[in-house]
Amino acid sequence: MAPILLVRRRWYTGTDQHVEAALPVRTIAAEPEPLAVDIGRMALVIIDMQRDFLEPGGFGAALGNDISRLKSAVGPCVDVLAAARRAGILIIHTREGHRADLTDAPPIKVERGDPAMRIGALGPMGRILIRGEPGHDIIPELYPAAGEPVIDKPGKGAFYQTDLELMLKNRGIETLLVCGVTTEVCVNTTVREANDRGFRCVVLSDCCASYFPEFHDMGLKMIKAQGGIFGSVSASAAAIAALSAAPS
Ligand code: TIU
Repeated sequence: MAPILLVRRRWYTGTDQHVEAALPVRTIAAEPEPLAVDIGRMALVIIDMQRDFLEPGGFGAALGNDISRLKSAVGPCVDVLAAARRAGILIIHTREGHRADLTDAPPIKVERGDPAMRIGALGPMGRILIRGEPGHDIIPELYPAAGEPVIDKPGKGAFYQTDLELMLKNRGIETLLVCGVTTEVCVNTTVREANDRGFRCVVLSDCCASYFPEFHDMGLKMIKAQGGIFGSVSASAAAIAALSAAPS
């Protein structure tokens, strides 16, 4: 078991004073450089691991994509989710989707692709990307446990028109471990939104996937370039090691 590193942390109270406290910090092997994180202020965010993106007959397939390319992320996500549950950190799941009447779906989004397979059309898993339909739900392997918040988002970014930021701030979260699909679309958009809001993101490379392997690679490179302009990138094993060493 790795030693618990105690550091002196300072934060601004808003009253011209600073408060210091000793916090447990773990180092995650990440790029562009190893990251010291306070496990107690870290949350796991799993983006859009929905049947509509990963299973036949859903939105991903309707867009003409090879859905089998997303399967590689499932096993690593299962392992990280288990480690996060053991460590007792906040776990948040997101789902992309819309109201049944599509009032929250911009026409430019709905009007893409074959009309028979657009958002709202009836597919083998119910209406495509519509809340409450079987295809909209999270895959069984990663199904949320009781008490784990699920954010229903109408956009690519998990912060857009949701209460995610409020939830994270209320829990004092500083760092997000980010998993999910697809790397260059909803994962990247969410990481960029998080970065502008002051949250540090560690994207777990093997827990993300894309229908386009080259976009997965470039999506991760864009995050960690320029000294980590949007965040850090790590393998899931490094995050699991940090979570497993967390004090219970
Ligand atoms: N099509 C695609 O790559 N992604 C999406 O439409 N949504 C998410 O990434 N979740």
